[in-house]
Amino acid sequence: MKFLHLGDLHLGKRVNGFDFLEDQRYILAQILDLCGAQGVEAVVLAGDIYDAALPPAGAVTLLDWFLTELTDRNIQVLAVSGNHDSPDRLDYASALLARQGVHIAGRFTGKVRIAALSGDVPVEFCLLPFLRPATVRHYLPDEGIVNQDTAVAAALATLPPRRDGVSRVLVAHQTVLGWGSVPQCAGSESIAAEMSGADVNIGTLDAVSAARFTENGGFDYVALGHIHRPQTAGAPNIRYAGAPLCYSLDEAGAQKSAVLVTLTPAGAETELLPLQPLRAMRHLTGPLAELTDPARVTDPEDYIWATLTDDTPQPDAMAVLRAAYPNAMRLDYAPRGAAPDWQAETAVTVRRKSFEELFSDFFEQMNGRSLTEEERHILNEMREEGPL
Ligand SMILES: [Mn+2]
Repeated sequence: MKFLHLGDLHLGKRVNGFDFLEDQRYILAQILDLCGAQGVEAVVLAGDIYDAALPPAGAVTLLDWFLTELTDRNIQVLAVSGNHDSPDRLDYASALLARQGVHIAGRFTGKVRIAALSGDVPVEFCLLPFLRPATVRHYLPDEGIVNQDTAVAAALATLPPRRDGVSRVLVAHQTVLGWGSVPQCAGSESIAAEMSGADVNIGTLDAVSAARFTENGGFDYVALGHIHRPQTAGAPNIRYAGAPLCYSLDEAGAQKSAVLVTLTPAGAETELLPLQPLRAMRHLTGPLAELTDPARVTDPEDYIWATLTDDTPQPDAMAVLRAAYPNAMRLDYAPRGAAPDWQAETAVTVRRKSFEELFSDFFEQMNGRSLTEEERHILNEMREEGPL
């Protein structure tokens, strides 16, 4: 029995002001091709299906198309909500959709939903929506729930005992710490900032211990969402699929993938299937003239982060860059030969200068001449009139 594990589609997401719907449709079409080529029976969507609780219409239309294409191919869908999804809205028509083989768990309602698939290897998919302790405590008030770890443990304890000869897969969307391993964020997660601290463990972070997935008979495979970089969480069969696209410039150049899971009576085997985006996200470093030299520009539609090594700010640099790369997203400077703490030094210099000095420096850089006495006079007048 083969299925594809995906997470964090974030349909409707905008990245640095750019609408990603076309990129998302492209990658979903590629995933449909992979499903056909690999002969998968099911697709798992491990939460953050949408980027927002109220997704734009284009995102809803895109999911509608994807689910329809999957069911047309007789592929079952197993989906849970993530922290970005509205649990109630995701549950819309879920009972009707389940009859078509699209199993969605948006809300937690006191027990874990199970979707049983029969095939060469019978399997129970246990669908755990993104859990907050208060939600679980509402249904299971006597379980001593104080954090995400105890909330997930209490929810999983509602599962019936495992049946012989039936595989079990968990689909969940949580921060999971696996026996000393801490998830490596990609930068686009809502928890990326709190995960960057040095002291990350179950006590300081509201996370779930991977040991919870071994209790009560355990699972053959745990399909996780929430962290956008593909990785395991303490064991080879507990895995984050990662987002199918780079959603942050910090991920520039990262290889994205879908997880192909093969279930046998002996357990789960995984293989990462690489995904190729419509437009890659790339970080380029060099002088502006070199980066935008027509002879050197390749794949101009890519999303570009340019770090300019020019010694001085270049006039209209973003406009020049966008003439070569229309989807350039960010531009910053790192002059060649500058001290590593160039930016810190600049900050200190800037802080020491008066307003008039700063403005005349800027004026000179933009216009190639210094302020006249009259202009200086006007500047000071304007400054006295009110806050600039
Ligand atoms: Mn996410």
